[in-house]
Amino acid sequence: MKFVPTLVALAAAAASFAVHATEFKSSDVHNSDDYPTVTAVRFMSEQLKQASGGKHSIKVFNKGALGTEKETIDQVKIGALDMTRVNISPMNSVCAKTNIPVLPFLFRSVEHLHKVLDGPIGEEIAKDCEAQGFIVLAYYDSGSRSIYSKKPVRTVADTKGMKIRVQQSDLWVAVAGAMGANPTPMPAGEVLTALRTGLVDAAENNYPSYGSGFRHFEVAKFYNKTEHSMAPEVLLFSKIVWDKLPKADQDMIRAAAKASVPFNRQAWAAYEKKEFDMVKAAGTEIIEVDKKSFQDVMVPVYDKFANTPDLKRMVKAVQDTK
Ligand code: GTR
Repeated sequence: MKFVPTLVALAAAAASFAVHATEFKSSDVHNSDDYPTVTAVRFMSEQLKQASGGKHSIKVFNKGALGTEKETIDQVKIGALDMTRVNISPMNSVCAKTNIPVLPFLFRSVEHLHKVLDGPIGEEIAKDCEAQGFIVLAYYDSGSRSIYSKKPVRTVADTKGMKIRVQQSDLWVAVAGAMGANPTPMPAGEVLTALRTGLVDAAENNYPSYGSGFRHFEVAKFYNKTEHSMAPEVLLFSKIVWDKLPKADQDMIRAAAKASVPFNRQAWAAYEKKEFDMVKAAGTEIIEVDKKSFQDVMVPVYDKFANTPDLKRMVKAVQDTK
């Protein structure tokens, strides 16, 4: 019987380890294991594992295994899922300030986008999301989004009446509506079939999502360089789960997420180029577009979505960021 207390002690130690040692679950809709959002969160996991002496890590469930972006956002909100990496657009209905970086033709360059997200505006958006139950751990790159379709688009007149798939966000519905198109919001995983069956004639995304990500290039042969939005990706952590963690662990998670940002940016730049080459080699025709014709119709979108003094101030702050 002498070893009983030892066993009890062991069990107690194991129980406390079980409480504190965690493999956080994180979702991603991308099918490719080398997609830069997927690799960035895996990189973050390595960093976290090292910093915590093996106590914490992250398991990435990509390929939409845990649900659509909207579904995983809901799960994170109630603490049923620890983390999700989504585009910022499906957060638009959750925290109004996330509309800002989605606005059409707002950023002048990738550098401009980085400067804004790394600065006070990025902070302000994160605070807005935190109030709704989401810790913003990182913003990741997503390049610029353009329309791809089964027939070429050269000016805004060409999108009139076109059925364009958009992300599940009122702002996106308004953007496509302003182009004179028929916006059809749906989750990313349904778009290839929708293009195939003719439910939609077009969609819009960056090269990697159009390419290996969702393979839309197999159906929509024209990639029209509208470059109308640079809506970034965002990595979210459940506030319910977060609040149960010791401060030291929260700090470790934040540091690991921060380290994954330059990793992602570098991976993105290389991946975007590789995917551009891939879709071109596969027969995609890249169309130069009269961008101004698209820019000119976006005024009502700003009026509708940057519609409070606070949001107007933020738009101006972005525009003034040099
Ligand atoms: C991609 C993004 C995904 C998803 C997708 C979409 O660029 O990486 O998270 O939001 O766009 O259009 O649904």
